[in-house]
Amino acid sequence: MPKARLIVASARLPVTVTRKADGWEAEPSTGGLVTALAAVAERRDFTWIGWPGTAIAEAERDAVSAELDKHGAVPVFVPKNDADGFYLGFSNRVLWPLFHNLPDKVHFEPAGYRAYHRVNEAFADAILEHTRPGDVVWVHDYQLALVPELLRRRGFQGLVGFFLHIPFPSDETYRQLPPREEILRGLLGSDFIGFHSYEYVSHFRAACLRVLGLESDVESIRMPSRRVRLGALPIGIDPQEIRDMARGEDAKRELESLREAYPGRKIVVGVDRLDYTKGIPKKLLAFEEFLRQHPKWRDQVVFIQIAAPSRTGVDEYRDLKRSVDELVGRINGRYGTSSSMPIVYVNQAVPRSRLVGLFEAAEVALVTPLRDGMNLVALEYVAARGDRGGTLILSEFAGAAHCLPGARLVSPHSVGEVADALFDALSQPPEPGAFAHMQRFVEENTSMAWAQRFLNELEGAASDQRPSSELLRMDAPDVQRMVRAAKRPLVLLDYDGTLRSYVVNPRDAVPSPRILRVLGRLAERATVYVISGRSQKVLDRWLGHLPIGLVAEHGLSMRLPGGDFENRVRVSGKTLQELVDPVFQNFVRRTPGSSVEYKEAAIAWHYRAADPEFASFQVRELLTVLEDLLKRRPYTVLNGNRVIEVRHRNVTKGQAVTSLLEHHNRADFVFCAGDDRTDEEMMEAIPGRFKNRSISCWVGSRNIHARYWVDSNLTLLDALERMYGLWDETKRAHGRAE
Ligand code: ADQ
Repeated sequence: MPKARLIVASARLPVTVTRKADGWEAEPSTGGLVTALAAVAERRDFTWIGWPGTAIAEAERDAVSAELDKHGAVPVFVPKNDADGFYLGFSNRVLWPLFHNLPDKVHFEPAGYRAYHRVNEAFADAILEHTRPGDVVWVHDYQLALVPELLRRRGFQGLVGFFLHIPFPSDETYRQLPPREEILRGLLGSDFIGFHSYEYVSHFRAACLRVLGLESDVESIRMPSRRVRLGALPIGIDPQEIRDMARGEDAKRELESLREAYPGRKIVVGVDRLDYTKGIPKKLLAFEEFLRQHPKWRDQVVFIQIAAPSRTGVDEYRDLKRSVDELVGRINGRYGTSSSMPIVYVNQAVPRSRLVGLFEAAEVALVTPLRDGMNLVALEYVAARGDRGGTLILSEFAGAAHCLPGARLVSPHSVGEVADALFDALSQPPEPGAFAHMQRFVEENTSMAWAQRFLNELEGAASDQRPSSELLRMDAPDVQRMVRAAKRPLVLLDYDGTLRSYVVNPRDAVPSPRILRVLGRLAERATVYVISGRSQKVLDRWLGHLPIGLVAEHGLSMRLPGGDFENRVRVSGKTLQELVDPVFQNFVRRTPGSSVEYKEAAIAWHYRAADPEFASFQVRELLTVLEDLLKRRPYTVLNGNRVIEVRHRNVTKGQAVTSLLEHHNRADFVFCAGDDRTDEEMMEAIPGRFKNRSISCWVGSRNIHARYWVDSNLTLLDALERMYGLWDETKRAHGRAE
């Protein structure tokens, strides 16, 4: 079987286009990701989708697309107005600083986020246009965080992977993001999400728990109906490419000229993009401190800092450039002499081949970002030094610190600590074992191996886990056909989380006027039931005045439309409560914010208002206690949406639906919507004869038991309104025909 095609999406295409006198010319650029994927592209059909980086006029787009097509690249054209908001705005002035734990540098503007949303939508459209069934999509980085979910909403069924190249911040920082829910939901459209380190994986899990209430395991997030796999996959480089460059003319010339320029002096190197996350000012201060403390080194060492200009259109970057210029001037002014300066500062992008020569010349590399997803310079230094060895002084806040145990780890915030590390590195011979350790990592964890590992993880994310339900569209022909054909429809609806969104205190979930209106209007054309875990009393108070049927406590009692409540099953809640209440009370005392609800034949422990992390520990313990306590007794434990409920095992929504269908045996169409584990039982109970005459709809995501899904209770209400609209139309048409 041929391998599935791979569609890669990244904000920028690895090809630059320039306007020439006789048309457009595309020039492929190099970079870590290009190298990593080149090896994959040799083995499978491969398309790269991205923004060409500049605004292209409408009339030129066909020519640009044709030129890019020669390089296997597909452009997403971003209008000038959106480009600023998307790229310089929300991506680089909100997500970039916040994810690097620098909230003071965040400038959020709603218009920028709207542009980001539109551009992510344009990416999802372009991806969809170029995929065939079975293709695998790999989305890269924070600029495209909404794309996975947007693909799902457009009905994409294939595998979607996402790799985050920057850190994922702690949940305390993450929660400061205004669209925090949307960004998480966007990412969770993926089957597999890769990060550089386990630290970021655990931050992501904490954010999912605290922002969305989603529980997780070490390597997956539990969604209501599926799992999203997570993994720590630190990116690598291509060490062979570095070795080849070292043998080339450029590197040799660079090495020679450095030896000539600084005879007898030790070289310390720093290579970064000029970005405030890279900690360049602090690094310069540390070097100054080192010179202050150790006068004898002042004419025996030179620090060469290369800083490639970056994002020059953003204010913070212009300010950074100014402060680095000033610092270099001040330190050189203080410690330089007429014949030599301690700092050589190059504010340019230097060709990589020359950087290799520079790394070869440097006994010490100073890589001290304040925060960095991984940091490839650290790996490049190790590869370039090869068997010469050397000392890598590395920030503990770089992802690379998790993989390079042979580095001298420092806090970039502590000028004294970095100065001390520098002194040790220059005055003591490097420890050969430590360097060899790092070499092994760089040699084994190549960028090609990384890409392959990512794809293995993604393709191993069992696709059968992913339910094939489709987004419910009331205008889809088969949906319209089923709805219009229904003469005696039966509508079965769960309440909490389905008709009404969840609230912290269950008592506050009173129905909105819209819910009441929708139920009332539906009841004019269909037999409607609300089937809930709520008590008879609550349902009666909230919905009792409507001409609909009610099922309370998962089927314990039931009211036909226009009738009175009757108990379906004879069970005593008293015995159950006597047994379980002491345990629940104990957990209420131990878990602030949790509470117990007593129902006629069930007892429930609610923990929606409790600290989610603490509560999830408590849940695990409570489940073990209950398992022991309820052994060989006729009760079941339901682990619901932030509630643990114990009830009699003969009382289920599934059994309630079965008896409703027996009662309404002339029903010719069933619409059933839910969002919780108990609702799966309800959907499973719909018999096969309704296969082409029923709509089961999950609220919030896909579910294996439902044929359709909608994203929220509001969208469900829209669909229900449309449904009675269709019945009204059909009725009017019949009226006319008669
Ligand atoms: P970057 O922030 O760009 O990448 P980094 O990982 O250091 O950071 O990669 C920079 C690349 O640019 C390296 O290959 C380096 O050699 C090159 N470079 C840096 N300065 C240069 C200069 N002055 N001249 C020429 N080349 C220069 C993001 C994340 C990182 C993550 C990578 C890959 O921020 O944390 O490691 O993606 O996932």
